[in-house]
Amino acid sequence: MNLEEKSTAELQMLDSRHYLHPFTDPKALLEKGARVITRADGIYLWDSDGEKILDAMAGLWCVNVGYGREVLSRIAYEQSQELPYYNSFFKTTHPPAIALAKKLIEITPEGFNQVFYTNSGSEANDTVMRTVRRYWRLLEKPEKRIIISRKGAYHGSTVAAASLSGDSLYHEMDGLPIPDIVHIDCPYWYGKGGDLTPDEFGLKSAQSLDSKIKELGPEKVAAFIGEPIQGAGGLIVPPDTYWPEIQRICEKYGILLISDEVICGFGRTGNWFGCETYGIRPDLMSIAKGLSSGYMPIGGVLIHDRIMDVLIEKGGEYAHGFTYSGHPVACAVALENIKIMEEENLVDKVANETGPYLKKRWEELENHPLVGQVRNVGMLGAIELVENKDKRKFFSSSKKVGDTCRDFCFENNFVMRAIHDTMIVSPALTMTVEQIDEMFDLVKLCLDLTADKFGIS
Ligand code: PXG
Repeated sequence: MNLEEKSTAELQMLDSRHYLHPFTDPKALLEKGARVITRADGIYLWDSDGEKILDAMAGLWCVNVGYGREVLSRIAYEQSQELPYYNSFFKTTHPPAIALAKKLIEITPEGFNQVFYTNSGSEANDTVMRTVRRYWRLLEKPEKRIIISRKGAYHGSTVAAASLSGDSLYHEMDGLPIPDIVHIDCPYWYGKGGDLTPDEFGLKSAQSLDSKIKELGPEKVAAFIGEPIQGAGGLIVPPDTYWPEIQRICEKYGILLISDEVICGFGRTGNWFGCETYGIRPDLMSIAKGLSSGYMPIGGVLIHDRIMDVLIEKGGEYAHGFTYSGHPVACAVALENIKIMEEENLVDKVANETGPYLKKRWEELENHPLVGQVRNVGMLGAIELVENKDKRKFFSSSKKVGDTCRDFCFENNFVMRAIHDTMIVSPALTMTVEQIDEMFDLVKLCLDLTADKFGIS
């Protein structure tokens, strides 16, 4: 069947009948149908009706080098010809996995000298959980099993990663979380800070980790996991006081610190890794998304020497792995993707040029009647929509203001993510200053349309 000859309506019908989409209501999809994306280049997508769409989300926070990179397709082709698949179980390996590991060790903070490969961020976080618990067992502290995570966190959709995630939406589907996972509040100052300054609230929020550890007993707590900036939880940018205090508390109680870098890694925050932006010294880091800019499914876990030394000295077999761990084509593409980032100085560009420019433009939105707060770090931007900005009054969730704004974006061929009433952009790191202006005009248009619809002026 040649799908190219099918009309959009036919494609939508086949799609909704046969394809169960992630995080989608299948009944609503049957009624309305999905937008069919057929092609992409740079920061733009095209749909099956030929419409050109500005993608301010880089796919799902992942296409860091932008779409249409010919060299990445070529590398994938060449590697498939040379060695399309081999595993690294049972004392075998291959050059792409080795070369990527070496490159990752070069760009990650000091002390990270080993990587474990997965196919996704979810698998990376499952790997983290197993590794952390194994570490404590090897140190003869098997009772240290609890992992503390945060409300609003998104760590993935496998059973363990969804349990680490902190939203009832993920848990109610099938009765999660699994045992020995506990959630504390996240440092959402604008929504929960009350009269405290951001710095005061950051400290208070971090200290809830201390209270939780005391309540559970430090002898039972294995690790704390957090995204440097919570992404899918609404782009929660922590106050400056937050991470240093979290670090201090983890060290005080001998608890491992895990940085989930699936969104914040690979230049997104203006450093190679989000932990560098916040001065965090993690024991393990989960990576995915920007590792290959989404051109191939690949993720991984970086393991600090502190942990690795124990796994090597006391461990024996590390009984964990996936058929496609270190897939040669995915590794080759990821390596080339990192080379593009290096050659085009994308991390510096985000830190010194486009990130500051995005921030400057975003701050102009603070005067908009619908905007309560804007948040930015690197090439991440959030706009929180409120009913009354002077009183910091939020809309009732039943009004679905964020969804309405997203619908306006959709109608105007613009992709911006709505998380409740927070609008989010996470564009390709290649986005130019001129393209930021182009994006900004669309943002402004969709905010104005939303404000009109809800009578906010
Ligand atoms: N950790 C973080 C911080 C993530 O954002 C994962 C882990 C899981 O990665 P995989 O590769 O298993 O999907 C993610 C994924 C959204 C959205 O709607 C965000 C993600 C995935 C899907 C949708 O914002 N993040």
